[in-house]
Amino acid sequence: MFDRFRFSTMLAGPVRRFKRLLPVLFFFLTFVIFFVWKLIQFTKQNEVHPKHLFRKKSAEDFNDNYRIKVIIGHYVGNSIDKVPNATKEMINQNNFNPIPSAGKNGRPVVVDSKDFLKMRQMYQINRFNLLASDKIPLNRSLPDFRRKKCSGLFSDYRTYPNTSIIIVFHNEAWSTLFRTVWSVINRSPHELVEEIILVDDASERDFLKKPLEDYIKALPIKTRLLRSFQRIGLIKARLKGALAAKGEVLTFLDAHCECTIGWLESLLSVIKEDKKTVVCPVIDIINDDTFAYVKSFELHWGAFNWNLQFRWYTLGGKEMKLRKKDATLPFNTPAMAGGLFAIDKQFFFDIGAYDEGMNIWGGENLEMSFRIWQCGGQVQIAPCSRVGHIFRKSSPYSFPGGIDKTLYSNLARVALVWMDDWANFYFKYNQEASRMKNNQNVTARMDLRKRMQCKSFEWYLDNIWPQHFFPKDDRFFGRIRNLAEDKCLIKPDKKGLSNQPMGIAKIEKCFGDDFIVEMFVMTLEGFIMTDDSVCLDAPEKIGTGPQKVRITACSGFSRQKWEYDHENKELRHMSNHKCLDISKSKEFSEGLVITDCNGSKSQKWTLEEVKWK
Ligand SMILES: *[C@@H]1O[C@H](CO)[C@@H](O)[C@H](O)[C@H]1NC(C)=O
Ligand SMILES: *[C@@H]1O[C@H](CO)[C@@H](O)[C@H](O)[C@H]1NC(C)=O
Ligand SMILES: *[C@@H]1O[C@H](CO)[C@@H](O)[C@H](O)[C@H]1NC(C)=O
Ligand SMILES: *[C@@H]1O[C@H](CO)[C@@H](O)[C@H](O)[C@H]1NC(C)=O
Ligand SMILES: *[C@@H]1O[C@H](CO)[C@@H](O)[C@H](O)[C@H]1NC(C)=O
Ligand SMILES: [Mn+2]
Repeated sequence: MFDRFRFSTMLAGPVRRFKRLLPVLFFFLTFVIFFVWKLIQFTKQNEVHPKHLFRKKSAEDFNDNYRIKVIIGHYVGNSIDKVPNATKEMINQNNFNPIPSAGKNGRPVVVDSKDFLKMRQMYQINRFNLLASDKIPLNRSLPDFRRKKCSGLFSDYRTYPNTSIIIVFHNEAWSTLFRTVWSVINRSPHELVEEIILVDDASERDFLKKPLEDYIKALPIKTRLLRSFQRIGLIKARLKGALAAKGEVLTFLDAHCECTIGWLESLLSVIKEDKKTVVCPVIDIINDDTFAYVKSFELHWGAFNWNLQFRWYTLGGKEMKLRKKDATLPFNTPAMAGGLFAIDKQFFFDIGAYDEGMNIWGGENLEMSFRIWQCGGQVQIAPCSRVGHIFRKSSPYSFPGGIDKTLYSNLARVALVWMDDWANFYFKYNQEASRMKNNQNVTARMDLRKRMQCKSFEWYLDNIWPQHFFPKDDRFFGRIRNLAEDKCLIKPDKKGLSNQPMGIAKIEKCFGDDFIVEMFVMTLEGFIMTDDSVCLDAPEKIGTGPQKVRITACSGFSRQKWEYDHENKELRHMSNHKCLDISKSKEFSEGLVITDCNGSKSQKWTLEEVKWK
């Protein structure tokens, strides 16, 4: 009451009212000024190059040599062919020329418009914005993206095993290579680092010769250089590093990474607990155009699709539950990305190091993942360890022997040695790998598998990756045919944000058995899934009229569960008992729907088994 009275007297005289409003106005203005100032700061931080020079930013997905899928707009790499080639001088000279504040705290770097031509020329050398990288100091600061709890967890780090950090490089830029090294020096407890080992895989740049040898002598952590004068590839170069290492643990890093605070303690604590665990950091993204440090997804684990391409998928049920309890706990992953991980040195050699029949790069991460899991170890991701990595749209490396031949030979070896019946499945749908399989001598690796009494691939699928979408004897695999139209369910060719195919579910003319787009798996739980972890999905809320059916990322939720009625040949959505049907309405003319079951022929489907072994 009293307040209301005051309010009315205040309204009585305009002067008094103004006086009373003054503090409010003052606060309001201060707030506006502060806000505008913050806004200016924010836009400055996020400044990008003038739009007109580049392709419009779009959600473009691309595949790096990590086989991780990242979504970032990009604007430099696209029109490379219109730019003069980088000169010999540009390639051979170390143009590192840091500006103290550039890229501070992981912020993006802005390149002056007068340097754009040079920037695009230099981009070709390493397939990232070298000009921007060369402006950033080697010891730039980075944000701490860890959960708060992480920073208190590893105070007993002095009791952890120590490590050799192995970095393989081939024609790496000075600035990225030594930002990797300095990020290790600045953000690792020195007690835990026995040494840094740089393995040069036949680099040709002048600045990676004598100048590099001189430079590493003065580093605060003992740094050794091993050189291969012939191109041996990542796999053999890592082995070379591992054989020379003196630390108790081997920690492998790519040559264009930046480690953040706490990254190493978190990895080594896992190995202290269990020497048979191989542990990876969460891999954040260093933007290849701006060198901004960008936080990446945490609720993902590594696995692979029917083509044995490494992929990040949403974390599986049990691991997800564990994370809800404590998000700082390391979690199991079916596979590792391969570039960044730590492993006990003795265990590394005991369990078969690397397959020396593999060349250069590719598939070695799956080989190692299968081997570790099947032969009694574990592969985990430690969420308190975060390391940034530059993901590129294309590889700057030459592949002696050809990229396809190398990659598919390696993958053929993975399948032959570790995948049992699923090797046949892989070869059936992958002609390139199939052509390579007869030239492989895998005797030594098969002997290793026998000697170690490693478990089967079926065990791996059942226990380590129960959410997998591969065929198995306990589930249907084959074609799903609509009887009214005599057409088959197909996988959409459109890709979603995480590069998984997605879109409305459709039927098309049926092909032969070797057409993978019309192959589906139906599990006992009722998931109708296909390659790249995508599932037939319909809304659970029961509306009137037909509801659209989509093919989208598998979620494990009941909206993706179906049951097949063999008698009536109906595919029913489990939670609302509606039938999969083809739509006749205009609105849904393209796709499938669920609607009330009424026995019409358009609701009749056959599940036609296809042999996959
Ligand atoms: C640039 O390099 C490519 C391959 O390295 C070569 O094919 C092309 O002719 C070069 N272009 C110019 C203008 O030198
Ligand atoms: C970073 O390195 C530069 C020279 O390389 C040095 O002057 C500077 O003090 C360093 N800054 C920090 C925070 O270590
Ligand atoms: C690392 O551990 C090894 C073996 O325990 C030991 O010989 C070496 O001195 C340790 N290195 C450091 C830097 O503590
Ligand atoms: C395959 O490799 C094993 C051992 O690595 C060797 O003993 C054997 O002779 C090789 N077989 C062929 C056909 O080259
Ligand atoms: C089943 O319902 C659909 C529409 O929901 C209708 O077009 C069709 O004629 C009905 N079929 C039968 C056999 O009643
Ligand atoms: Mn890399």
